[in-house]
Amino acid sequence: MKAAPHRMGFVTILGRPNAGKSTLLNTLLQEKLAITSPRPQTTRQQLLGILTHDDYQIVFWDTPGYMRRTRDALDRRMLGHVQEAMLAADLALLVAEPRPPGETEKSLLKALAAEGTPAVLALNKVDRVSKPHLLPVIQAYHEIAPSMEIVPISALNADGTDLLLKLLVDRLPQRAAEYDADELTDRSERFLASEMVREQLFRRFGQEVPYDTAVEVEEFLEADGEERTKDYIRVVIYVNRASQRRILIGKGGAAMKEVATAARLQMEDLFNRPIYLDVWVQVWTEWRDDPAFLEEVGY
Ligand SMILES: Nc1nc2c(ncn2[C@@H]2O[C@H](COP(=O)(O)OP(=O)(O)OP(=O)(O)O)[C@@H](O)[C@H]2O)c(=O)[nH]1
Ligand SMILES: [Mg+2]
Repeated sequence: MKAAPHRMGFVTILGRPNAGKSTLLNTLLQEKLAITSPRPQTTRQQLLGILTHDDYQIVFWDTPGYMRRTRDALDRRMLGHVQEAMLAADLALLVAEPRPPGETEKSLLKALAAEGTPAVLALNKVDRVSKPHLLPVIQAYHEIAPSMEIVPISALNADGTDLLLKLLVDRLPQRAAEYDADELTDRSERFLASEMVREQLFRRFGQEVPYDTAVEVEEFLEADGEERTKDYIRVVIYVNRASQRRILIGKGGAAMKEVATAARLQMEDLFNRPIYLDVWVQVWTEWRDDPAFLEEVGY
């Protein structure tokens, strides 16, 4: 029997904020690579996640939630990341909540059609709705994009995701692998470390606090087997106001200690070695509007 041809391609994961794009990326990769949280606009940049199998290699781009309006330099850059990833893709994986298409989904589908980029729709979070509820949703999408494949999934429970993966592979071009089999992402450990701290901020703090924070790795020193028995990572969290700094640090530093411990455990898990994590909090009001800084932290 002749072996199936090797397929390889770039798949952009698109959708409104909070649809479950990053959760889906992690489920497809079977690796906790992207940060996720119950709050919208957790992801601020493109993140590449590479899935390699004997018969295929898929390079996924996780993207920030699609915004139709932007307020500041950070928003504009986030939207730019979505547009770039859209242009680079062989295929788009649109992730949506199990609701009829809204303006966001409609404008994404329109933009994809204009580019001639084929799309597959993952209707996510179906663990939250009953089957009869799904039918009119599928019907509504079918009306605006008749040839688009629609797969109900739960990214959280890895339900329907094998079928989704198969569908994606079938739609990729016949092409050789471009990345080594052991490559997981294009991002540095430095960047991933800063993201793990940011994830804790999004998960633990309310109101505008997570949105007003940026995280930068100031120093990343590898263990030297002598004095430094663990990697040393020093991280600075920037916040807009002094009151937010107090909230982040907490009584006697308790809140920050919890953030640092949780982030460190994630780093040790992904990097597979012990880490010493040192976290500082500084007030800087204008970081959201400083393009040079945004470039530096990778948003
Ligand atoms: N019930 C349920 N919740 C889900 C599912 N997938 C994701 N979520 C939750 O939805 C929330 C948002 O998930 P993310 O993966 O961060 O969403 P995102 O689309 O990457 O969000 P942004 O990066 O902000 O655009 C998190 O609380 C997830 O746990 C699912 O299949 N079922
Ligand atoms: Mg995300």
